[in-house]
Amino acid sequence: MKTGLVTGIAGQDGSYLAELLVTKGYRVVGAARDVQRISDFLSSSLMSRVELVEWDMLNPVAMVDVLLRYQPAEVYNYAAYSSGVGMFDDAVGIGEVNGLAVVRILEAIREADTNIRFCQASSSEMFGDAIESPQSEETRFQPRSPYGAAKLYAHSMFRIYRQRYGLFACSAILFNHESPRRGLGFVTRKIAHEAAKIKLGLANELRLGNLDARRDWGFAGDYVRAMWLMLQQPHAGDYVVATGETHSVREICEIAFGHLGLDYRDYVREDAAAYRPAESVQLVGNSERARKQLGWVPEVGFREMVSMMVDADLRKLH
Ligand code: GDR
Repeated sequence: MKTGLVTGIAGQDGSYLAELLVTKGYRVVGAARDVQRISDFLSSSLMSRVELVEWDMLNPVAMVDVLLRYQPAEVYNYAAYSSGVGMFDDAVGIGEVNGLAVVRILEAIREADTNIRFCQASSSEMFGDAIESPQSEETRFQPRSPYGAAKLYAHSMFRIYRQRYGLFACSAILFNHESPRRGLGFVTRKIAHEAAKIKLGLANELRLGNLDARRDWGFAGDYVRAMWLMLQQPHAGDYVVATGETHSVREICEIAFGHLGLDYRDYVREDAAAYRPAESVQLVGNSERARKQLGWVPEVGFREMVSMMVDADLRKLH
């Protein structure tokens, strides 16, 4: 039985990945800073199938201990600051957790067992003010936030550790990926949640930023499957994970409200004060490599995903 160690297991991606590993027969270890707090967030079905262990992103010695104790064949890192709106806040903290701490894990793997396969959740934010569209693994990175820069530092170290130490380290360049488990601060979930509240008479207005902002939005369950596939290959590498389609915030509103028999124009207000300081022109991924080499295909389409999110919020609010 293979062991998979997952950091950030209580988050959207960590929980989907943990469920995937469980269905594939892995022993799953959830590594978290505060095990007690994490147990409150994990679903009871997942709680009963994973083991939890203390994991401090600032403590490389303790990381080595955990790796030696549990001997994972695979490590997936989802422990990170992920907030969209908070990409400019706490630049030092973001650099610490999203950048330097990832290198601590690489170092811990070097020390504990160089056969461990490691997958990092990198981000399309590394492309930032992209110079070309769509973006592939070969596109030049131009991060425009401390978040993007920290992710890029970790991503760069993956290539270095592959070349220098032969580690099996994969960087998954993930475009936006959503689900009913997304935090309320992200635009897809904010819309799904508020649309459901409006339908139930619990709210009567939704304030958003730029309705014409466009992103390449996929389903988180599909994206963690791509990451698992990366670690099953004969060689490690970097892969863009994306749908290759863009949609606007306005389209999310149309689908979410339309799914509930409502017209978003009656409820949504655009608030210029909530516009982002630096919007990228067109972030859209070219995932040819993942599709060809991993045989990866996203299974849940945009409309289906938005409807799924609205339905989940309706159920929760009822
Ligand atoms: P993002 O996700 O910043 O791309 O980061 P977010 O959902 O926050 O924004 C997507 C787009 O929607 C526009 N927008 C709004 N966004 C929010 N949050 N709230 C609003 O009211 C609103 N109105 C319009 C934004 O301007 C933006 O264009 C996500 C995170 O998962 C990161 O961790 C990850 O690295 C990137 O995706 C890829």
